[in-house]
Amino acid sequence: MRAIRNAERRLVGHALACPFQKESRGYFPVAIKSIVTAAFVIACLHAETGYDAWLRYRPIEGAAMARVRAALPAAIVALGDAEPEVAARGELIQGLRGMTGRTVRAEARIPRESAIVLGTLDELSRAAPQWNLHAQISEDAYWLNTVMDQGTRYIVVTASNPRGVLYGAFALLRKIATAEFANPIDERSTPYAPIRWVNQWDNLDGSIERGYGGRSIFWENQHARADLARVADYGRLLASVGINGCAINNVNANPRLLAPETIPEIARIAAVFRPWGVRVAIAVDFSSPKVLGGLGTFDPLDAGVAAWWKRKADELYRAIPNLAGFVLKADSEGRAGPSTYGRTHADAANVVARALAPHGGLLLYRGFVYDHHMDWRNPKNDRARAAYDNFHNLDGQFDSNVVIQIKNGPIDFQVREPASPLFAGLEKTNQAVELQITQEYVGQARHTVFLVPMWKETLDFDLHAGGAATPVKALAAGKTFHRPAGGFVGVANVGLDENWFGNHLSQANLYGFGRLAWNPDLSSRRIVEEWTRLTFGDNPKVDETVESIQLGSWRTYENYTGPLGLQTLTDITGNHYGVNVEASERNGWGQWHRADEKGVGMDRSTAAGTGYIGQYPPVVARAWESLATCPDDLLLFLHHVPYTYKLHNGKTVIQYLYDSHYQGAEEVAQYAQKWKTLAGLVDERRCREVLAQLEYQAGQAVVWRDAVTEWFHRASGIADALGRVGHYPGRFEAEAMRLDGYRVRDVVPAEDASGGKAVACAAAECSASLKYDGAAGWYTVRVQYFDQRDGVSHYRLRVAGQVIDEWEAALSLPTAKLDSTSSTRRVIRGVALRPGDEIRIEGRPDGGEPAALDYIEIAPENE
Ligand code: GCV
Repeated sequence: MRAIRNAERRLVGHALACPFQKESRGYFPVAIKSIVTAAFVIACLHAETGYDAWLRYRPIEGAAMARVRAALPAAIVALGDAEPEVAARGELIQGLRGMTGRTVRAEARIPRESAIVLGTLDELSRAAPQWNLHAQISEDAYWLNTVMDQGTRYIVVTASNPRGVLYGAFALLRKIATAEFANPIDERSTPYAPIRWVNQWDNLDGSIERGYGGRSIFWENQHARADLARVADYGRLLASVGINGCAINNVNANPRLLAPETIPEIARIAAVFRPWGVRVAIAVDFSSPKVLGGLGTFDPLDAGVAAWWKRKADELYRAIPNLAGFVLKADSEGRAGPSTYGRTHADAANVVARALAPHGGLLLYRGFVYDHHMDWRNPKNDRARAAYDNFHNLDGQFDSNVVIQIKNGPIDFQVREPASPLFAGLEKTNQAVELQITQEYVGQARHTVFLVPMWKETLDFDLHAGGAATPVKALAAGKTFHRPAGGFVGVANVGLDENWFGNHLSQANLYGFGRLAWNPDLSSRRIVEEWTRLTFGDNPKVDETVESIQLGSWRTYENYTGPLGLQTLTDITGNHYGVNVEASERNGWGQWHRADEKGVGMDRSTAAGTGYIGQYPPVVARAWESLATCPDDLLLFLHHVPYTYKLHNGKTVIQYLYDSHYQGAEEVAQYAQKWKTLAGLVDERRCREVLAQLEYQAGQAVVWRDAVTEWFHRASGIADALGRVGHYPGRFEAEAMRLDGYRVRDVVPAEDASGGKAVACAAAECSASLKYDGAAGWYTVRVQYFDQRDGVSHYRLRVAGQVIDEWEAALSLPTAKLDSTSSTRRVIRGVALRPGDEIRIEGRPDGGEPAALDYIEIAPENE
């Protein structure tokens, strides 16, 4: 009920907000215009925080408006009173009002005038048997249909269940918003798979593991939030793209989640999601019978343990009858699991699944199981083998309500990985593919990386399981081996930030995940076109610019962070954000790339390597085993080669590494330039925020470029054929400047700072200065400084004594160190310089942050 009240509240807000643009055309009587105008202004500005994401329902333009208004009935009726149908009616009223400026009238039964009619097929056959609407429609599918009855036209949104009706309503609204609405209409759409879930890695204290969009919308101080309005709005976003389940807590689960006092709180969240057809799931801790239940054991084969899980499931289902099920991470990264008792994953999964089965619940058991204490000295050790080695031999031993949730690649959401071989390794077991929407290894919320093209490469990849054409999507959805369950899980991790992710453009990944889970045959272009129109409107220039940035952004990110299958060369034992080429080596985590002075890459061949390639069906294994047929994009994931090895495109590996990093950094610089041309075409706040994000990303791409290329240059001893690496025209190292109060510090790893050094202020205020001795003219000055999370330092740039710019280091980046994560760029354009001018940076430290500097760069104005 709360969710519905919330929707109503939004409806009222929207009624005020959006017709504002039309106000001068006379939607409101003159007398009330002035009263409402002030409220409108506030509402309209507020509406463009990004909170509405792709459900903005702004007025449609021109001919499309005329067409939709002509086709739009004045009435709407929801035949059933199931919550999703009521929500569907509210959404249509709200959406149509926003887009057309007209409020359709809600009727209690089918009127004798043209109307939008919402209802399940059963409800329709009772209310309007004369329409003869019969069809085989599977669960959650919808049918949009125009029916003529004695000259009266009805737009019917129907399905086999109320959730399908809701999905149909959203589809109708999407069609109207993207100018694809046709009248009459006859369209059916069936989801590709039954499981279309998101997982949230939210902790009960309100933090989110790998969340970059603020704190939890569900939890705070060990309890469900008192105000769950955000949960309702999240449910609405999820429903709009067909997502039907959400696990509301971290897979690194707190046993307290199953405590009797937490269960009513889960029930409260479930009730808020219910109108949106989103069923709650919870992540559970495998040791719960012992840790929470007080038993002496959590051995899955112990009868007392089985009884405990059963009692707990019964208790949960009494409070939450539509609970979707559990997610379980066991024997992974320190989590308790069946290995404690020498039992198998099948033993562990089945004991829990049997407790859920009588209630129709599913157990999503994670395939992300590996040893993070592996001996890196042993060349045969390989983390990539782990999922297949752990689960393949158990195929057929899992109960029918167990689903193995398999990450898209064998390691961990790297910028590029091959499809996990486990998808082809389970024929008698349900599976689901796990994709990561939150951008843990792909720039977090600070880099724009549209992941749909990456996901599609995996989903469309043909594993040739059983010798036939078997794309991952078909295996995961259970189509290939006719499994009863299967599908798609996305780790979303939205938070309390106004725009949910901390980056407006990252919203496209949640949208894209939902659309792919519904229909993985949609193209990346199609998805981004829809999203862009819904999110930014239908200005062709805006659409073209946003789409081109989004579509290229994954390859671009890969170019500057880890091409050729190197994986993201980030700080893998730390924040997974900044660059640290060696962080993956010489530790037990197994994300090794084995780069040394002679060559680079993991030898995963069957002939001489770890044998990982042999986990794939023969057609794939043959292609990847041979260097001649191994794709360049995966080369270093699968093979160890010398730096001078020639790729299929004729470049050496080392030159490709140099070139791709320079190319990637240049591409991001172009994104920022392109975005600038949208000023005035995108609402002011989002325009400004996206530009700031892209400009920051452009600076970070240079940090990555320099660190990676310098590292490989040092390791290989091979020069860049184009002479760029290690040569930076116009760059002046801070450590070589005249320093007052600043002290030189070594940066570790050395490649994280230009020249391996930075200067940190050891006084209340410090300065670094140099005499400019170049030609007179207009220049761009770039200041590379360090923005750590433990303070807000202040910087000032003076030229010949005049203050040209001042700023604060206030980004809260995830590090307290001087490193590539804190390394940040300030670009000051239009600076007049003459020979002899003093260029001086003044820094004032704050907290633990020493106003540190790396270098300045002086570039001709148009570079
Ligand atoms: C929730 C990676 C992440 C962890 C995450 C884990 C998982 O290792 O860094 O934060 O834990 O994957 O998927 O379980």
